[in-house]
Amino acid sequence: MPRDTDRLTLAVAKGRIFKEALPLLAAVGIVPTEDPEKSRKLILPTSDPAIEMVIVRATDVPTYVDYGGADLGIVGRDTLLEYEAGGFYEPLDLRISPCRLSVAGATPELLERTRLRVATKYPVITRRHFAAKGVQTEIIKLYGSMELAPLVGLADCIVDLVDTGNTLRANGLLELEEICKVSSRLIVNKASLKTRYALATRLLGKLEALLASTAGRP
Ligand code: PRT
Ligand code: MG
Repeated sequence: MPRDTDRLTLAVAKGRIFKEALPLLAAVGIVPTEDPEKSRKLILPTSDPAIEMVIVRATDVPTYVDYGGADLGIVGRDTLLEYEAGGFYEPLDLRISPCRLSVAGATPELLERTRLRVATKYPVITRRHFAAKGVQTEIIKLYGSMELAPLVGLADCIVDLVDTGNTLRANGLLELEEICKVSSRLIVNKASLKTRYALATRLLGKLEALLASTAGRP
């Protein structure tokens, strides 16, 4: 069933990104009309009749927007870097859910090795990072609790998101190297920008103005 061109569908990563995106969206007049935590509806209408929201797993956001199942998306830069295809533009850094993607392990000497076994949820980013430094990697793909892997000898080190560093410290691991900074981005399907030009540029304009007015603030 093709979606109406007089409406925009916005896919938002569930969890912390959704929570941090809500105030931003509210400031540009987009408030879900039902409580997303309670509603069983997968498509949520909003206070703006031209905009509906879908709340999906972070890793599914680029897929929805790439294939046009959603016109726009809000997702972390980590997820975007890991997703290789991209039928979308990335016009705005929303500056929410900030953190960094880093290599972590028990000792700094690990970085002197030429071969490493690395546990991560980010195999694409990890392979690219170590290949650029000439380090051979065996990558162990995990879906959560990366910090456990070096503790039980499953891997030499991990590549994971770090914010306060508390999780690493609690598990006796050191942040050894920062790969990149991460924050959540707005992405827009390339075709939607043409077929829904007025709606999409209006929303982009509002978000851009809001971000400019809060520039420099945390
Ligand atoms: O989906 P999953 O359950 O695997 O992840 P999650 O529940 O940890 O986070 P989720 O799904 O709510 O949101 C994930 C997205 O939020 C990521 O794609 C990032 O873009 C963004 N984000 C920002 C973070 C963090 N900060 C973060 N600190 N996602 C995860 N973390 C985790 C990290 O993986 C580690 O386990 O928090 C821990 C580290 O935090 P500190 O403060 O102890 O350093
Ligand atoms: Mg989660």
